[in-house]
Amino acid sequence: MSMNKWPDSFDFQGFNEPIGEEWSAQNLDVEGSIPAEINGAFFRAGADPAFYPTVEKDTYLSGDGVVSRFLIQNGKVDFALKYVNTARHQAEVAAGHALFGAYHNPYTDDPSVAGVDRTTANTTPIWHAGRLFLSKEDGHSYEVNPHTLETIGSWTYGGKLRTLTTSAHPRFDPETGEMFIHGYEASGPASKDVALCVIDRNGNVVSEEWFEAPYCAMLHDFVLTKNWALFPIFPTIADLDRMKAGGPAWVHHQDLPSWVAIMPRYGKGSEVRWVKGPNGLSGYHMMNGYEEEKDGTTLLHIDQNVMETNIFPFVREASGIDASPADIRAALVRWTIDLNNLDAGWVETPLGPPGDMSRTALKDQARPYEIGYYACYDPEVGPPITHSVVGAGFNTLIRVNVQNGEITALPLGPDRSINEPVHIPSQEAGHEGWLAAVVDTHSTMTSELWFIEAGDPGKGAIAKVKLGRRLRPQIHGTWVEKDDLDKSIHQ
Ligand code: V55
Ligand code: FE
Repeated sequence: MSMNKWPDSFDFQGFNEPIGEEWSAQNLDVEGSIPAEINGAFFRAGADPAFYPTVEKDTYLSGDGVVSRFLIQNGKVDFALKYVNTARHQAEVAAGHALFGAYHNPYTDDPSVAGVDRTTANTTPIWHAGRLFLSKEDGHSYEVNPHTLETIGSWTYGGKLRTLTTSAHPRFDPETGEMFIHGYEASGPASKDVALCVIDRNGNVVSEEWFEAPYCAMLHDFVLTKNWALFPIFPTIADLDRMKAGGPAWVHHQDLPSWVAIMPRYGKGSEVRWVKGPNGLSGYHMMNGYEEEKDGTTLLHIDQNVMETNIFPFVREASGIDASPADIRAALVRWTIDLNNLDAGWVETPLGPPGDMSRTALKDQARPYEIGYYACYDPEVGPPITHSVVGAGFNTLIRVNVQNGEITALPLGPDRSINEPVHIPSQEAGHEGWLAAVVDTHSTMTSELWFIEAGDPGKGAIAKVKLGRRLRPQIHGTWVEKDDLDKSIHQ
């Protein structure tokens, strides 16, 4: 049975209130001017439930996938937003109400949809080999036409993948054009199997290798280096019996260790080696990874946001963990692993204040780099305001130089929250490019798209695109240059 209203939690309030409308607008108002070099599409993934949920404790993460696009051409901006027309969305539209149950738990679904693909494809727009995909870690991605935003269908590489899932966080090698994408629960709910798939620059599956994790972790992201794929594994764990009993899929275990799985990026699952770390940690998003030859050994660096417990209130509640977001210690850190001394664990070095949604320029991925960008909540900028998946909005944009520790901040004031930025490269030598991010103003309940100099975010927006209405907060986004859009498979 569906509820007759939205659940009484932050997931459905304020900026997070569901919108449920497909819409578009042409030639939006622009304050300031968008640099002539910026031509392309900013694709965004979001969650927006079309129907009241069937469970009281529904979360933001369960919302139907929506794909949106800011199309930027010669200083002019168009916007469009559509549902990802997943099998799940189609089934619920046909029924006129929700049929799928609790987050990540198929055993709570209406029997009429047993076996129906339950992914909402709400997490990341992925651009690779001329195609656009909307992804979520609990299934396969959906292909979407980048020009019309019409959903084409579930994408399984022509049935060539064994894994039942591919994540929302692929990593790209900017030199080879390859995409590395992992899948956890590769053989079904709560399974410990993890797959790493290598997709060549033309979109063909080159390999798929499996390994077994110590437990079924919510393995959201990983990093790539020149030779390695590194998977930080945190003890937020699914349990099949608990799921079958209708309980929460995910429980965070403060008393279990974290791990890093180290796999040669073109190697076999059987070659995975393990490094063990402290108990109870949590992390979702990695900024970047790279390797360094030093003093006759190889160092592996993983730069990421790490927290002392799970960041999602619904996970902490299911785990009996009592902590308010403001008290949870977290930071942007570097984990360094000595490849010739894995027993020593890793060394943690702080890089910046706590935050999330970290990005780099694509050209810097999987190699030594200097600059990263991310969103942060700074209590000095303002009290927490209801926004996005963890409940409290980010009020500051950060640029960090991970080599010299320099940090530049763009504080947005107490009335604004920022969504994940994308990096837009410049062709001009020595120019760091731009960041684009949707910035939400709470007093007016309106969203704007801001363009910011990547090299100097403290200067503020150089252009603001006015939507005149609210967007539900984004999950992840991706930038696609006009040249690449023009070469897309679908026109
Ligand atoms: C995340 C987001 C998800 C999800 C699992 O940011 C983890 C973390 C939007 O969906 O299903
Ligand atoms: Fe994510």
